[in-house]
Amino acid sequence: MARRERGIHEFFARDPERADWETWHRVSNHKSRRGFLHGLGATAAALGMQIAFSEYMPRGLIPVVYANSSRSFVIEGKDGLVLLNDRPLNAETRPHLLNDDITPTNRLFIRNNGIPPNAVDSIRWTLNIGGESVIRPRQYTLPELKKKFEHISRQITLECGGNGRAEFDPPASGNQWTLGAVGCPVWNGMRLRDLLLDVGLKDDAVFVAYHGEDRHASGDRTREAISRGVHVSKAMDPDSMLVWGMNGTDLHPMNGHPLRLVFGGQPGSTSGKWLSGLSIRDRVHDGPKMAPPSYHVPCEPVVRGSQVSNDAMCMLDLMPVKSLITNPESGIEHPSNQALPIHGHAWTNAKDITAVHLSIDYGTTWTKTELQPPVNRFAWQHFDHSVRFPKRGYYEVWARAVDSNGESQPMLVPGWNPKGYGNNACHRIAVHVV
Ligand SMILES: Nc1nc2c(c(=O)[nH]1)N[C@H]1C(S)=C(S)[C@@H](COP(=O)(O)O)O[C@H]1N2
Ligand SMILES: [Mo]
Repeated sequence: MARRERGIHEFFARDPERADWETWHRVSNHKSRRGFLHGLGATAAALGMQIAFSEYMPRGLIPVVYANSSRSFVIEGKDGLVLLNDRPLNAETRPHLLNDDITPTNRLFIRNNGIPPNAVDSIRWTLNIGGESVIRPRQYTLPELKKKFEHISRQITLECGGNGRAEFDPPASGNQWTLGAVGCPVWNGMRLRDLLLDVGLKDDAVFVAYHGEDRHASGDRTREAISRGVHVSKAMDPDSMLVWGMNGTDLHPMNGHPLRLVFGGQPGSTSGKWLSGLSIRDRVHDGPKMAPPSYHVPCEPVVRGSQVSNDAMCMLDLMPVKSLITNPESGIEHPSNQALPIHGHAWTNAKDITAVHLSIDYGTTWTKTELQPPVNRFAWQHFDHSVRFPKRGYYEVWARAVDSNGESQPMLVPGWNPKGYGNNACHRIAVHVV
C-alpha cells in the first residue's frame, strides 16, 4: 500500500521547474512521434491497472513505478531491458537475455550521459573533421562516407566501464550496473583508419576525440554531454570502426543512430554515439568526462573506501578479461537426474580467450569448457559445458576465463576504486537441484 501511494504521488509530481519530463517528451517524440511506450493502453496493461488522469500523462513518460526496480520497461525496439535511470536513460540486459551469440539490437544495453538528439536525418547527417593535428579539415555527409569508403562488418564486444559497479563495497556512485552493460552485435560500417588517412594526420597527432549530437542533461543546448575518444594508435587500428548499422539494419536511436564509433577492448565511453565531429588533437583530449575522476582509476591500489586525489588517478584504458553465463538463468530449479547445459560468452582486450573453466564447488575444482574461437578480433567467444550435479541442493556455478595474456578473473570483486570501474569478478549463477 505504501509503495502504491508513493508511486502514484511521484507519478504526477511534474515540477515545471525541472526540464526533465519535457526532455522525456522530446526524446520520446524522436522521429516518428510514436513514442517509446506503445500507447497508453499498453502502459496500463503493463501496470496492471487503469491510469488515472491519463490525459495529463506526457507522451513517452516511463512510469516511475518502473524506475530502479528490476521490472522490465517498454521502449520501442528494445525488449526485456532493466531500467536503471530514466534521466538520462540507462538500461541493462539481464544475463539470460544475452544468450544469443550475436546480440540482437533489441537486447543491447543503453548508456546515455545526456539528452539524445531528436529528428535525426541520416541523409543530411554530417561529420566534421577538425582539430590541431588534421592536415585537410573537411566535412563528409553520411551518404558520402558510405559511397567513398570500403564497408566492413565486425562483431565487437561493447562494455561500459562501469559494468559490475553494483558489487563494489562501499558503493561507488553512478548507475548501479550489475552484469548487463555489455553486448556483442555485428557492427556495419567502415574503418576509422580509412577516413583518417583521407584527411591526413600531422606528425604531432596524439588523440582522436569525438563530438556527438546529444546535449548535456541540464538541458543547456550549448554543452556537450560527453566528448572522449582514443589515442591515435587505437584510432588507426584496422579493427576500429565508424559504424552506421548493427546486425544489418540501422542503429537503434538510443545506440547512436545514424553514426557512431566502436572500439574493441576499450571502455564503452570511448565509442561515441550520434557522431557529428572528430577532433584530431595534438594532446590528450580535454572534453567533458575526460578529466578524473570520470573513467579514471587509482594509479596504485587503494584501501577500500579511501579518498583518492585526482592526481593519483590514471585513465581507464583497457577493459579486463571477463565471462558471463547466459544459460540457464540464475535461480532455476533443475532435476537431479539430468545434466544441465551451460552456455555463455567470454571476452578480452587481448588477442583471444584461451580457456573458460566452471566450478560447482565454490572454486575447489574447475572443469574446462568447450570454447569456440572468436569470429574476428574483439568478438566475444562462446563456451559450453554440460554439468552434472552429484546430489540435490543449492549450487552455484562459477565461470572464469583466461586470456592470451595469461590474465584471468578474480573470484572476489577486484580492486576497489571510487567510481566503480572494471569489475570482472567471476560470474556466479544459482541452481537449485531438486
Ligand atoms: N555521444 C555519446 N556517446 C556515448 C555516450 C553518450 O552518452 N553520448 N555514452 C558512452 C558510454 S559511457 C557507453 S558505455 C557507450 C554505450 O553505448 P550504447 O548505449 O550503444 O550501449 O556509449 C558511449 N558513447
Ligand atoms: Mo559507459
